[in-house]
Amino acid sequence: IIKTIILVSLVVLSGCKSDKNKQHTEPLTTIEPIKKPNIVIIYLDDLGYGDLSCYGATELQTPNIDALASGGVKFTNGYATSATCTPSRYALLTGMYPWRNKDAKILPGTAPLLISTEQQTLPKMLRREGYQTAIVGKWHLGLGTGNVNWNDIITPGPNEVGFDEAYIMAATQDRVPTVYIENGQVVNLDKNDPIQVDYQNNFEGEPTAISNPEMLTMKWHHGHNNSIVNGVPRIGFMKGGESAKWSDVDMADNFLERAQDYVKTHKDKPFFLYYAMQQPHVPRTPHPRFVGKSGLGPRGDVILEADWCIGEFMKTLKEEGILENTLIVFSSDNGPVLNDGYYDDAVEKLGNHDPQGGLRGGKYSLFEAGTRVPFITYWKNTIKPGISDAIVCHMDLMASLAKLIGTEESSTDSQELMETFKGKTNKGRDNLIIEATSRTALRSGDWLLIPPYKGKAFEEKVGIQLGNSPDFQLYNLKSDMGQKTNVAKDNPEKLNELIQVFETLRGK
Ligand code: NG6
Ligand code: CA
Repeated sequence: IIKTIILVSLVVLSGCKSDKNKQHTEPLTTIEPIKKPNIVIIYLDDLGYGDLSCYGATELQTPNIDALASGGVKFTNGYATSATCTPSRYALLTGMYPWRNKDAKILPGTAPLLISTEQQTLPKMLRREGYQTAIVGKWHLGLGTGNVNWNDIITPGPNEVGFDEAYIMAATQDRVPTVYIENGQVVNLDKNDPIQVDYQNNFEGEPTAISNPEMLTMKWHHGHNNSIVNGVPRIGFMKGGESAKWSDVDMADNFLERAQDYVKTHKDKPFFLYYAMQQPHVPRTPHPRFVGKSGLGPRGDVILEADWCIGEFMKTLKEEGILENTLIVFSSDNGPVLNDGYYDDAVEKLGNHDPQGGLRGGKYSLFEAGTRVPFITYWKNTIKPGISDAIVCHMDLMASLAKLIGTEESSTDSQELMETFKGKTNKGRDNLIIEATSRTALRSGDWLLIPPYKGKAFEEKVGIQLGNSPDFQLYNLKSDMGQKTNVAKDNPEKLNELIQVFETLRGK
């Protein structure tokens, strides 16, 4: 009898186990939310609203990101706070509007840490709740206090604002120092070949793009004519650190491997991983496996490379048995740009590809393509797949994730929208201030208000309309997604109402 009881209970138990998967095909409302899922933010650099096949691209296919979109919530009104990197990342990690911090602008590689070590941050909040936290990839939020010795421990940095572990590039792929930094130390640095970095002056005798154009394998179009690393001219001057210099074509594989290793070694307790990929920011340096694969030149190739990396990363989550206990947020820090300072065929080979996905403007712009970006939340068997037109912003992740794991985070501009991120409601923000190179505008419902700004309307170098005009601009995004018609003059009441809202929020 005892034997039978044991057998029966074994059968019941194992039945329960395998039922777990089955359960999820039943109505989603019956599933108990898992308390503290792993959280992964996959954040691309300069990926446009129209750069993915799940957001309408027809000239390239991004099956792995598409799988996230079709299995999760695809937001059609998802925003970065800003049309450039540093301020967007600042907002993502602090839950604060970047224009509250006057230094939240595109930073040189030598800039001091932009986030105060006293400040509340997303990784700090998660750590407080028992999460292990890590960043792999692009930082671009400054390091140190103003005069970094790259040969010593570099601090404060990501480790001081909430990340237990940090494997980063300091700024951007086009800025020196072109080395990886792991928990404050330059990786593979030979102490006998110290690194020096300067953004004003070159080091005597060091080749630059101007003095030694014959050394270049990639040509610069504007900016990017200082030190040469791997044949690519960069922004800023660097000397030494030969053994520590990264290999551009291996960067994607390197970050991927780091991200996978982190998952494998931290899967037993909840973790937060900020996987900050470098694609498709310049210089676009696809691994040879991806060269020519898109037909759109290196910019398209690195988007395919990024998509592949994400597929591999997802495989790892699955293989490690944690996919269903991991919330993934996918997005981009700002909108697209084709020519961002190098001759790399992005313009020439564009063909019918529309990186803006029908929106106006691009990176650096107050028009929609500057800040409206692909934005996907995915959590297998918990998030109900769908498309949401709710207005959401990266900045809202802080309060929303706090809510998800049962804590509060109220001291910021972050809005709690967890039910929206789960696809359970379509209710998003009423208002959002967007920012582009220190100028701000208001998204409010279907409307977009841009106050008058001096400065050129069109930046020829990058080929982007910036959104500047001597007049107020008002667009109805519902009827005019491409912001073709300024309806400010026809809607004086709406205009005044939104000016009030804008001034109230901006002055807060
Ligand atoms: C600009 C660079 C651009 C890019 C950008 C930062 C020049 C002429 N242009 O200043 O190439 O690096 O900064 O991009 O130097 S971001 O996505 O990190 O904000
Ligand atoms: Ca960027």
